[in-house]
Amino acid sequence: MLDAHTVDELAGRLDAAQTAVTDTLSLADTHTLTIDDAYAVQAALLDRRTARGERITGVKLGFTSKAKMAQMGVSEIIVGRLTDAMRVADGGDVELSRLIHPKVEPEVAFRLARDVDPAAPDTDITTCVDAVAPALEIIDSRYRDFRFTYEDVVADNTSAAGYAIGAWSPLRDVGDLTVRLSNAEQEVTGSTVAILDGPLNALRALLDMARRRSVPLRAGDVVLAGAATAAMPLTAGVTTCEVSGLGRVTVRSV
Ligand code: 0L1
Ligand code: MG
Repeated sequence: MLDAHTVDELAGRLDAAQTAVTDTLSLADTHTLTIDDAYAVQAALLDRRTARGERITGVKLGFTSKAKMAQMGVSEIIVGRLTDAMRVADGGDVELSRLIHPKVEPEVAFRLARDVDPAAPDTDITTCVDAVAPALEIIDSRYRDFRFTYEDVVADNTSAAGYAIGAWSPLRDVGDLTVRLSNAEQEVTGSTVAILDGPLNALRALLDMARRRSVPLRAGDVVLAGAATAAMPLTAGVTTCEVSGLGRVTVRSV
């Protein structure tokens, strides 16, 4: 287990990488981190951001597709935190100069209508959700050449860098909807079923993570359920995520 000083030092390294837009080496090159250490570094990183005035706006799940789990050699999802500084309006601009090597993922977002009590044994998290929307997540690993371990990516707040949410609709089954992620040069398609066999399962998995990792889930929080396709590089111009029957959301990278 890392001591508190080392946890803070590693959080400072990741924070500096993000704010200076400069990559950093894998923490595993110099330190042996357990998964508990990694979440402690993530918490210290978020403490730095909130101390600067950022507000937590929700949570994001990562590694929710079997393909990505297999790629990373893991069987557990990861959870990171979203802040208001990461939010991009639908159709809004993203400044590429503020990011290291960004990628974008097509996702589904949920909105919590009330606080969730993860400790209550009979909590049904789906009853705490009032709305669903198409979403784009911008990920920007702070690690050089994307060389990171599972613990590294958790410490790095799961590569979270930005998100945009389309129009909210009342919650409904979004278990197998076609998803299209496109920009001027390329297009990838997938299905929401890739998100843990349906994004509602991602919510249930989040509840379990919230129990084990003491993640608060509050009314108004956004939950990004995970990617429906592989990530695409975020390049200049318009990027769109369209989820059939749910709508679309765009960002413009400048
Ligand atoms: O959102 C996610 O699925 C987490 C991505 C973390 C790994 C990466 O940066 O590719
Ligand atoms: Mg994601």
